[in-house]
Amino acid sequence: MRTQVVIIGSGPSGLLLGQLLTKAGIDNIILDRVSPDYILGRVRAGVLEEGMVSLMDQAGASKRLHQEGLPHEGISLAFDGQDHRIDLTKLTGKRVIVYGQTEVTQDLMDERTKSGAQGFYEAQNVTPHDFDSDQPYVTFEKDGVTHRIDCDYIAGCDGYHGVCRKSVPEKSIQNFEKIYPFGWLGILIDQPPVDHELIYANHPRGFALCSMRSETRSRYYIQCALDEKIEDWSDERFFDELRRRLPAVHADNLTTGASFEKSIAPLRSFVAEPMRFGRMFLVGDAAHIVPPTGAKGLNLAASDVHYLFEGLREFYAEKSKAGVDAYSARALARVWKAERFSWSMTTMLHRFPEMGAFDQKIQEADLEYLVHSTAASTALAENYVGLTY
Ligand code: RFL
Ligand code: PHB
Repeated sequence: MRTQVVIIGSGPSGLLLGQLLTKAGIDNIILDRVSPDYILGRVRAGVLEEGMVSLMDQAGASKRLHQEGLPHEGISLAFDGQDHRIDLTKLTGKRVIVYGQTEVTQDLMDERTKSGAQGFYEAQNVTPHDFDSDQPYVTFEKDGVTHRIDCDYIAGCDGYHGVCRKSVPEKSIQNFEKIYPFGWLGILIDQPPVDHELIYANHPRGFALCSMRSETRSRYYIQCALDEKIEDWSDERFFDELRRRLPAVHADNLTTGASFEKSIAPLRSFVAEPMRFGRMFLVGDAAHIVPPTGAKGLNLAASDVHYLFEGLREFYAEKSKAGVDAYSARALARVWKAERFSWSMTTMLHRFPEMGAFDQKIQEADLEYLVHSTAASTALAENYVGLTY
């Protein structure tokens, strides 16, 4: 087989890139090691920046997002028993859209099916080859048959555990990593959210987040130790703990219900540099991970896709390699700012096991300053709604 771009990974990065390329008349094939149902079963992000929404428009996959997505003009920071609203729209003129990653992925998959573009799911041993030459290719196995796809470029959209980053010789890549000493225990319930906006709560017992997927579906998280076991967390225990960490006004309003998803996610910051190796690019979680506190992971994958798509479009339309050559530097400049923001939100809102009385006082001062200074609130809001591409 031959195509112009092989995309490894059918998560939001791979599907979005595939859709933009197809719309621009650039031939591409997507490979994923799991099935579409498995991908759609992963409950992840929920907050989209305007930049991501524009890319979904460009990909022709935003109809349902505009119908069902919930525009949010503010978030709440809760601490010391009080709610402090950050008015995102007043401070920045922008808003975010609450719309689940599952829905984004479904919409992109539907558009891809309609477009007739090629893809292989449950592909085993997907391997990128010769990306440091002008004739890269990818091999994979499907139903016991080995296939080879020759191409111009390989897009590594295969997430943190993918094969692309691991195929790069160690001497050519530098990894930066920070592991946090806690995780998030998250649940989904079919009950209305406790508030119409997201609540990020700092509490002596640990962080809590009240989010949502729709007006009838709520997503709640609490900070937990890394060695916690899901089996030890009944819904009742989860809600008791969540209530304790929220200001009374919300705790009293919380509608509980049977959870249909419950999982623990560890928190990490990670960046691999550079994001281009000859004719292979790393995109999204394959190149970087942020802790979810800033709601940036999916949005950062989207800005990578934007820079890469522009580079590839320029290459095919104008025979210029300038955009492709600039991809890594452009993407990383935005990645590091989102890494900084996600780290700072995580540091400001969580209890760290090693925190002493001094650190705690600094955290309180940080929060007090943030909510009472327009300059500081604006800086948070500007990052939360997403820095311009
Ligand atoms: P994905 O979604 O991991 O998709 C990668 C795909 O590659 C496939 N793959 C392979 N295919 C072939 N061969 C191999 N060897 C392969 N290895 C892997 C996988 O099967 C998969 O289908 O990466 P992508 O597309 O870069 O997307 C990144 C986002 O998924 C991620 O950044 C976000 O979910 C992060 N995130 C959030 N981001 C936001 O912008 N806003 C949020 O509110 C937000 N909340 C979250 C989050 C992530 C969370 N978890 C669980 C990590 C909340 C949570 C709890
Ligand atoms: C979510 O709804 O899953 C969510 C929202 C905001 C975050 C992280 C996760 O910061």
